Amino acid sequence: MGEAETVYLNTNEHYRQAVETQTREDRFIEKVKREFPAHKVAKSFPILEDIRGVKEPEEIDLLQKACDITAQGFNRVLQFVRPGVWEYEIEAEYLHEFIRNKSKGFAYTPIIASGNNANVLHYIENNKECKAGDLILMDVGAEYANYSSDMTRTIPVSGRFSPRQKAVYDAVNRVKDKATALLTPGVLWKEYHKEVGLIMTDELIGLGLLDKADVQNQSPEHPAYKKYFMHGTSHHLGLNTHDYGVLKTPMKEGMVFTVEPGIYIPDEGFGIRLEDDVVIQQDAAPLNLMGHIPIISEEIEDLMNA
Ligand SMILES: [Mn+2]
Repeated sequence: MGEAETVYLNTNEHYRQAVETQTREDRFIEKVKREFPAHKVAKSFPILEDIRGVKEPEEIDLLQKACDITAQGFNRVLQFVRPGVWEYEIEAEYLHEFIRNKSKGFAYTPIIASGNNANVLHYIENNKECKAGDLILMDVGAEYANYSSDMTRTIPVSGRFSPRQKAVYDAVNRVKDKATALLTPGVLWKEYHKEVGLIMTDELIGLGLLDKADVQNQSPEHPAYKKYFMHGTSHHLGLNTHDYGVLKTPMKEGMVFTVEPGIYIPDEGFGIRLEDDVVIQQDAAPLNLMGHIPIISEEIEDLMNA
């Protein structure tokens, strides 16, 4: 300390942080300030956030492995689901497949939401029976080597989508593909979300959920599409499922984001979200770490009926 001018202190500035108690780190900060009152202090956070938001190739490999394990869980579940299974039984199938592939388990509390449960955004009870004709929204991801994967798939309990379910499903998938293509170096987070909002608005009009008047009368703060798609499209992914990473400066090569649009229709008894994890690349389309996980509606049906 005798040779140092400035002490960089770790403060928890994660945009989702919700720690209410004094942490060990907080006590350390107080101790440093008390014992070295003449030193300059600075925040380590902006430096760490910047470094952590951009993944090294070794980190991408570990994220890919986590996604591969999640894929294995999903393939298992496609064979398992049928009318009469319970949501927690599906959860158990994932966990079995994760652990036998050297994951420590779920990267975050899984959501297995059948029918209208999908319209409860953070439904984690996972305690209902899956009924014929319903959809099941599954937001699950395996951890691997402390890295998170974060996947959402929505599948029909009976193995076939109804025409209406399929129309909404395909619309969500198109929004996901178009949103993914926008993730390139130089893009601003806020502009990206605005653009995805426009894409979603078009799809909602196509589905008859919004009409032109809804869109003409919308306020910029509360666009009409938010009635059916009320959460963000993407977040950083890494050591945390909602990882640290800058959101206000242009996107950079090596950043890893989820892409997770959804359409939630309580009146029709279902909600659909689809989510993949992608890496921003220089001079190339984003790399989808979940590109090998089935997502096309017909493919899902074929696999469930194989
Ligand atoms: Mn996510």
